[in-house]
Amino acid sequence: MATYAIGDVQGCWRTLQRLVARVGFDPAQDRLWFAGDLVNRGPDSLSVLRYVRGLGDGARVVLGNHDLHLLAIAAGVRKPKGRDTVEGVLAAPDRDALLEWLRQQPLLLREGAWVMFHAGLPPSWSLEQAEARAREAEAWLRGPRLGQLLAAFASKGKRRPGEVELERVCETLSALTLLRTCTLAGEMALAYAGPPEAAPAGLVAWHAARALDPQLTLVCGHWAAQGLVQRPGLLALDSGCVWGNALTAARLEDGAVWQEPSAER
Ligand SMILES: [Mn+2]
Repeated sequence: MATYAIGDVQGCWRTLQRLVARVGFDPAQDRLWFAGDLVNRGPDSLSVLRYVRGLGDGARVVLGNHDLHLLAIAAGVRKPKGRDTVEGVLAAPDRDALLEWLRQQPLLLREGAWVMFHAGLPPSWSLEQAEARAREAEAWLRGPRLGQLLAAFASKGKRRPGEVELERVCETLSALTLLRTCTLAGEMALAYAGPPEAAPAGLVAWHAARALDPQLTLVCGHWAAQGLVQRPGLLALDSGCVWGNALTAARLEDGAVWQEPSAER
């Protein structure tokens, strides 16, 4: 049995099919882990969702910002933006089953020597705190206030203060689905998306500000401009497939890596 962790697919269905064939994925005994952002910007989010859901226990998924964006559009609290490509999912006959499955997925997954989330972990959060925050946020995503939460999350600084738990859950979503850089004091800085080596003075990658445990590998995606990073304690998998680069898979058991060039256009 092998576990293949795959970076941000974002609707790149043709490339995903090629990648799983190339690694020799056997659904009868292997598993796929997806680091979030299954959907959006790429051409066929619908086929990606149907495939991953169809794998059942053979796939583990964490939610990314684009997955939350799709749920927000479906909930009627956000409008599709210019480059969004989620209409195929929203018009599908099985949309309700797919969206219900998606909202049940975790934000953070810990198993054995691996912890997976989409974006980052603030340096001041212990792993136990991050897990507790993820469980709290997941309960909101699965509950009756999904729309209210995603509207508040989308409104960023324009939130009305006063609801302490809602504020905390929005902060959890920011960290786990959006974070790339922190200030030297460890505060989340969400605006910068370029390559880490070109970050403005005073900003560093979240994982550079955090003490990494080489016995526990943090598996993430979200930062295409950073690309593949594989070092003790960290496996960052977003290699920008949707931007025309490559989709990456890493076998967790031995660290073997495959990169499939984008086959989308
Ligand atoms: Mn992302």
